[in-house]
Amino acid sequence: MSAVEPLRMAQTVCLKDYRPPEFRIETAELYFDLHETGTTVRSRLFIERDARTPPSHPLVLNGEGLELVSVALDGRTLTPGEYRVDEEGLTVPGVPARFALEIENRVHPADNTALEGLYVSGGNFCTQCEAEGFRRITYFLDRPDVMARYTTTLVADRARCPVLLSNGNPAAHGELADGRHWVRWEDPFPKPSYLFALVGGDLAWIEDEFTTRSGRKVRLRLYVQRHNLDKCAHAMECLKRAMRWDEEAYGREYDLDLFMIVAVDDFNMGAMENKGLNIFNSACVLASPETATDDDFQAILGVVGHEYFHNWSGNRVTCRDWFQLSLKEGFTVFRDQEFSAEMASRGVERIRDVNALRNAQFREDAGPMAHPVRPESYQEISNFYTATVYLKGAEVVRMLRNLLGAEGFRRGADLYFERHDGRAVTTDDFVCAMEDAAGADLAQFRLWYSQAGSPELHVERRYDPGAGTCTLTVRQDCPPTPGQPEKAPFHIPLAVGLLTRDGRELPLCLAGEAHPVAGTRVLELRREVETFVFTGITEEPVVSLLRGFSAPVKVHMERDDEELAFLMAHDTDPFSRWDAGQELAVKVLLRLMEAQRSGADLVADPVLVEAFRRSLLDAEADRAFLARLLTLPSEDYVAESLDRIDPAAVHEAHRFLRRALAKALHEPLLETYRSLGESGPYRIDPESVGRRSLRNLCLGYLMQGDDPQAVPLCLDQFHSGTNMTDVLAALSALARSERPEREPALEEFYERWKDDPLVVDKWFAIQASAPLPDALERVRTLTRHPAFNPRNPNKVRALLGAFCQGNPARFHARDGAGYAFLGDWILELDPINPQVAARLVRVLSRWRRYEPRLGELMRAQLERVLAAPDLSRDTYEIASKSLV
Ligand code: 7ML
Ligand code: ZN
Repeated sequence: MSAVEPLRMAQTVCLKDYRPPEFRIETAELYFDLHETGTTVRSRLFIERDARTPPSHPLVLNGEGLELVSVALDGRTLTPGEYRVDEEGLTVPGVPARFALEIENRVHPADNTALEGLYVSGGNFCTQCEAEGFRRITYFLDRPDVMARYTTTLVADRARCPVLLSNGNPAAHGELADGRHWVRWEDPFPKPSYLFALVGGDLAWIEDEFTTRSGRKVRLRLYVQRHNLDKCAHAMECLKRAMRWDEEAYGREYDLDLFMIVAVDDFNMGAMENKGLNIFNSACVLASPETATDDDFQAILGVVGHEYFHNWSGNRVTCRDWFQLSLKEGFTVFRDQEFSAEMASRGVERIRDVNALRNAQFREDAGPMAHPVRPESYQEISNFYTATVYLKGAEVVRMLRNLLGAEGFRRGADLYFERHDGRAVTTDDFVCAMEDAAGADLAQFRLWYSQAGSPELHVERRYDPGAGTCTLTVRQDCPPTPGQPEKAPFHIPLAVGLLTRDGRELPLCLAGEAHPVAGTRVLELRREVETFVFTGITEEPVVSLLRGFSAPVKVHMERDDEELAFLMAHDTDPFSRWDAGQELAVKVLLRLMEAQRSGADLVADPVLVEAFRRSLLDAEADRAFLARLLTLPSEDYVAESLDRIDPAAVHEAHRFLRRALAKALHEPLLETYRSLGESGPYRIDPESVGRRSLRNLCLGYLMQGDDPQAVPLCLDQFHSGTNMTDVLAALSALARSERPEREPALEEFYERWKDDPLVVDKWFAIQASAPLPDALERVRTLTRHPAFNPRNPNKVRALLGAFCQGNPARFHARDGAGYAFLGDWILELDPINPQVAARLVRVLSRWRRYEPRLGELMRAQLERVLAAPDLSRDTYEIASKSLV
């Protein structure tokens, strides 16, 4: 046995082993007597054996960490010899074809720090069941293809838990002796156990109403801790917009009389779509102008939309098994992205989404955790709530729309919902519905679900003035990923346009076609090499590629700085315009790194500086877009184009270029900053958000140059700002500077906001991500701050996540101190909350991408983590796969 081999063999679950359930649960009557230390759960299940299951087969229910009290079959209590209990569940042999099973068990919500199953957060009871949390509440067939109708009765102390919520509609309630009371809920829609939820506590709420397109009235409630009531209005507004949008864009109406959202402070993820009772991380609901940034407001819109849209894409039509996770998640992310795009600026939203995909998913695809959108196997399903399943999954759905057109896609979605309503299905069923409705052949397209890796397109163009043609030759290849050394070519929609030298869009006519089409065209790639000949081209065009990011691929084409600067100024597609600027900046940064290495003088390329100047002075452009255009690619993104990453070198080049831009563009930056000052009351419409983002971008640059004027501006904005967006932008700029004003500002901010945990999270994150030399020491000190709490995932993300993922220069310190610090914390967090620990391990998983010296130090921490006894399955899976 080598040092890295596990003591126990982890079980692997494989897609190819899927079998339909041997038993079904038709109804589940649940009863909870809620106490923090010992909650009693009684469940009466009506179970039927599947016709294909031999009568000799025992019933096997999942259950983890439960205290079993009793089991009764058709009213007769079983003796311990008539069933078996182990760490994985409860086995009852000799059951009839149809029967009622009654189970009583106990759980301990106050001790549940993993935040899966039933737990206590901020003094309130709540649940998280996806993916396999229900088995920590009671024994059940805890798999998504077992769909039951639930009736839930909650009993609790009336003073402690005046509010008792579960899925569906309230059916009855009453009083009991000793100050206890009860409430019964009935959910008429059959659902998998992962959508079960309950909430109990002393919560306050705001209420509203929504009338569906067909005229049904739905009551909307948003439950929070009383002191947060003033931060609910935005989320409620987002909910109503989402409900209207799903009716208009997909013809989907809400289906219960009541829709509830509950905000809790301790939550592993962003939110959860439990039927009729969405539970949210409070960071994804609560917002007021004083405490939340424009980005927070925007994120809340997306998350509220996302969870609401799951009511159809996930709940009414659900997943057959967890390999199909992207069926609901990819589709729902696509839906929430389109919703957000319609509520704000489409181009800017697209840039935001592509940035997220490139930074998270492309990196995942380039490492040891790369997996297809529909994975083939897993050890711990919680580890597969990934950028690939979510973000690449959304791009796969978007490609279907790009290939089938908006109408064909809508017909496909209609057919999908109609055909599979009330069922648990597969990604293949989704593609079949698209195929059937649009009359398309998507056989090759299906490879997007089964092959991992980010395809790369190598494009060559040739202009023939004599023939008046422009020829594009596109070769695709996809790098190997774990278990997939060779890939077949993908079916790829490639949106292109041709521009004249004065920025006009050329009509496009492929050889053999009768009529040109104005503007963007979607070319379909199927073979490894494809050639497209555009005719009637009378001057050498500039090629605009992958417009709107029409497919999740990387594009390579020889282009000089001038051509990229031209596209950055003139492309009519906002994504391609932005992308040209990013490509130009990456080229310049790589050249700076080369100059650093060879000891040459560092100079900021005039082409880039002038392109930035021109954009900054573009009075017509959308300001939110300009802010994106003038933001340099992240250090991590730049690092991706290196064979072996040296984060310090990337950081130095980045810093040099930011400072050079700040100095060269000092005048227009200052002028723009001044001209965009707040006028009138704070508003969060797209226009105002854009203005703030461009103004704060200017402030950020100004603070990087050595201009003494910048500091007073920044301090003034910090002190007089009336909204968190402006205050935080100023604080962040100060925190990244080495000015004496830094410490007092941080202290003042903490004193002002120490009672608001979500704002304190921002305070942690700003300090952890500031790339100052003493960052690690500061973070270490902050882990001992009274406001830090390792049991709260938001706090861990704000401090440890921001340092390890948002501060590459300091986390990757040459002596490995950042890695050792992370190793300590992974080991500390794993017994508390495996999901949180496993997320942090991912940072180390990419060790092979770094300079050998750094990579070895990262690997050493992985080995140290793996050597720990009793490691969770979550952390074990990521750490061990990282070393293969
Ligand atoms: C995605 C979620 C989870 C995990 C939420 C948990 C969810 C599973 C849940 C987009 C927007 C907001 C949250 C999430 C997200 C990782 C990400 N079903 O609804 O997908
Ligand atoms: Zn989701």
